Amino acid sequence: MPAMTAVVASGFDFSEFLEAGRRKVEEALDGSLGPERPESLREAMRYSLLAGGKRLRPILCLASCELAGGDVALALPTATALEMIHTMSLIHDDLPAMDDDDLRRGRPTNHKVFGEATAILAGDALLTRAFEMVALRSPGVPAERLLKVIGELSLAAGAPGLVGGQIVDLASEGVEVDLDTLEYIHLHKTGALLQASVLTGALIAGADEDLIGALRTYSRAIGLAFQIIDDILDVTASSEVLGKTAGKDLTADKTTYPKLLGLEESKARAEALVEQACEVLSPWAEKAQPLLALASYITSRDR
Ligand code: GRG
Repeated sequence: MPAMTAVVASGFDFSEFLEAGRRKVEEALDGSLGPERPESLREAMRYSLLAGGKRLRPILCLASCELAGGDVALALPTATALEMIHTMSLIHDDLPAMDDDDLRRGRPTNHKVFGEATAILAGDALLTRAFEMVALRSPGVPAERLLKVIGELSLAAGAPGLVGGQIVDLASEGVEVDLDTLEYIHLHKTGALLQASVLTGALIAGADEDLIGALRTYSRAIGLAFQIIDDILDVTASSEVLGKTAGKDLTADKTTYPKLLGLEESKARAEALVEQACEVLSPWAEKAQPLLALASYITSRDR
């Protein structure tokens, strides 16, 4: 478990909220796999999906559903789908053709254990299972809401999101990158799925346009802040704490926020983004406590 600061505001206990969310998500993830054949594929999928991780994306989805007045239980299949897409992206990102890493979530990367072919296919199976979770395993959610969720997930995972960000990121290794390009990479590679996490929870609850608009702004800001902090942690934290190889951006000669702006200015930017995210949710005051605390957690996290 990461070190975390208990944020207690108006009787809201953030540590307890986070722990309860993680328990719920872990249980749902555990029950979401099976019956994959052959056994090696199932093992590879379970290995990465159940390897821990902060579970931030599913927790954001559940919190957003609750803020919009929805039944959190109905959002659980989508929450697991988000973690599946995220895990797939980590497996593929670690492959030799991409970031070529051998440590993830504190253990050897998927391809180191199961081989490249199985790792690629385990990622593919998780990505497609994610859509199955929403389309076929979300009882009780009206079909038109599920269709919107599927739309958001497609945009986030594909060329307009993760894939687009990743390809620009790879092309930027070893070359000078300006702040606009760096922001493009961060918003797509990392921000798109965080944004989808927040929006899908609200869509399942049937949120109105005002709230969806506010959540769009909130999630764009926290998505960018999240990756800025990721860049900072890459240079300030150890591999042991991060559970992945620290200092990777330097080795791969990547442009990062600390490289362009320095550590202090990068931190200040992330904090300003979190402030902006919280500001936009102020009309929802008390009900938004979990999302406000999650925004602050993004800049205070140590891994
Ligand atoms: C094949 C459709 C398809 C997409 C894959 C490989 C790829 C395209 C994109 C890479 C996206 C990527 C790995 C972005 C980094 C995002 C990031 C900051 C990950 C770390 O997230 P945390 O800190 O990790 O939430 P945990 O382990 O806590 O879940």
